[in-house]
Amino acid sequence: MTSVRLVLGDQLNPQHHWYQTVDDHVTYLLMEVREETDYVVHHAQKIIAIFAAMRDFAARLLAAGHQVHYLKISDTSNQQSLTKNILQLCREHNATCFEYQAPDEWRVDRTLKNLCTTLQIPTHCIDTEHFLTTRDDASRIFSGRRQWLMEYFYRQMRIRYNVLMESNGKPIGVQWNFDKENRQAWSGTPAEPIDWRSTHNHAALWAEIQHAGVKSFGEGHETDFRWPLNRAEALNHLNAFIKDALPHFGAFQDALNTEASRLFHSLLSFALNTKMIHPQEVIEKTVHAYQTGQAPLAAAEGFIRQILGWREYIRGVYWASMPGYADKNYFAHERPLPEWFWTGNTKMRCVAHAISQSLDTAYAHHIQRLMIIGNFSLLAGLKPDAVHQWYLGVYIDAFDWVERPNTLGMSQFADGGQLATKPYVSSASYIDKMSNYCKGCHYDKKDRLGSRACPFNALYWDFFVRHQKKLSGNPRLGIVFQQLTKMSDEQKDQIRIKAASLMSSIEEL
Ligand code: FAD
Ligand code: DLZ
Ligand code: SF4
Repeated sequence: MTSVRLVLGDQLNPQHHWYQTVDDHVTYLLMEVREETDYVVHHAQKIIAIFAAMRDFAARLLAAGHQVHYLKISDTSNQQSLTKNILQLCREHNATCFEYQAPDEWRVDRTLKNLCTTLQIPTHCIDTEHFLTTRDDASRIFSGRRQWLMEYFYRQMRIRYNVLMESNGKPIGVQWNFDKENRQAWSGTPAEPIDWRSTHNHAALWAEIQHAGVKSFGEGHETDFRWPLNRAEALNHLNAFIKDALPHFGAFQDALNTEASRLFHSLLSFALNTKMIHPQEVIEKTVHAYQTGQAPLAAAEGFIRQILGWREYIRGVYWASMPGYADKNYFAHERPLPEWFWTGNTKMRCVAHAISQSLDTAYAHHIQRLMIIGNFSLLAGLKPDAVHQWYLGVYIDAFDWVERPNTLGMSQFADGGQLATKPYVSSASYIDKMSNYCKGCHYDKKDRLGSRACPFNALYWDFFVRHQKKLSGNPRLGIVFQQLTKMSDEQKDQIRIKAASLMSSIEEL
């Protein structure tokens, strides 16, 4: 009896029950393949991080006595395809059984299901033991509802997992949600914590990746590489976050500033999404920090909402919506991405900062993704699928199951409002309130029509004029449409003309 067990690059969970017993009849198979590096053009750091972490994981399995077959991107026997390699290695190892952990991505799930129908041996798909909900929990919770409110799901999860709950079934602190207290701008105090991540030199690995011809973009920073390689590093990272940043997480969650890239965000998404750490342990440590007075309730609750609420909810939306989600384009937006998405070279200071930082670090925090880059993309009518491909490539934590609903649903409203209650768009005034971007920008945040007028202003109103039919019935947009009704036809025409002129010179913005 020989079992071949596949481990994907985002399944690096050493605590999975598979690894608790050493068995000579089991061979673990990990592979670096062009099929996975090339489904979209990835940021250099993302490819390095996945391969380095996979290699570290395989080395630890070997050291623990497990049998491992590891295919490097440069191996001549590597057929660069999941299916072809699995078929070949099942033959080579005389496999009597093929097992895999359920992939998080619809595409890979389908590929492996198809493969199993052609293999002549028993096959088993088992749980990754990572998430707190099943693939179809959300669709059960929202059964029959058109709109899927995250808050409703989140409260169910708080109750189900007894997180920050009183014994009488009420939330600790009476409120479920401290969002209103969590909207402060940041002007330098408290100081942004130092980057607590350890560094590695991955120059040799990067040379190997380049030699194999894998296309990429963004800065590799391969000699001074900061993303965690394994569970031990991820746990150190989690502890440092709880100590140094969690206490301020809530208050400055939405803040933006040119002097900061992370502020008080955790940077834990790569470690979580590759399953190095479990959401339950992140939640437990956060609750403990609150209970021992290390973090205020608003910060602990705000952070837990991201993990127990948003992360699980987004996954539920994904599995309920795929494969149909792929083609969503509610507003029929078709404009291609301007070239400066790959350089950050735009005069809009907010966009330049968010894109340049993303290209440099493979990271941007939520509000940079949503209210700067995503906001511009939606106002400019960029094609949702092109926006999706950029986000999927650029961010270290981007995997289809979490990136796609966030980009298409939350950010681009491409699902027509299943996920977001209104489109997340703003003019310059919101960006100015939450950041220091507008000071020192080429454009004038207060102007709408002049040659130096902030592009967000005309584009914002033009967006609502263009999509009035689809949006005017939305109760959350009442004030916007009231303001629009007060505008004269001449004013609306001027906005339309200005927006058209901005879009005709989008490359020069
Ligand atoms: P923190 O702010 O410290 O939050 C803690 C954790 O909460 C994160 O690590 C993450 O696991 C979870 N979380 C928070 N918000 C979300 C959310 N909306 N959806 C799912 N999990 C969430 N997140 C990804 O993990 N991968 C993606 O590819 C991704 N793409 C995004 C695209 C767009 C357009 C937007 C608006 C958001 C996207 N997000 C994505 C969600 C969020 O921006 C990132 O999880 C977060 O910025 C990661 O940084 P952090 O670990 O410092 O997060
Ligand atoms: C992101 C990524 C990349 C760049 N390369 C690989 C790879 O070569 N081998 C692999 O197993 N996984 C890789 N990944 C992560 C996969 O995209 C991820 O495992 C799938 O999306 C499955 O959910
Ligand atoms: Fe961005 Fe406009 Fe402010 Fe410039 S003025 S930083 S373009 S919002």
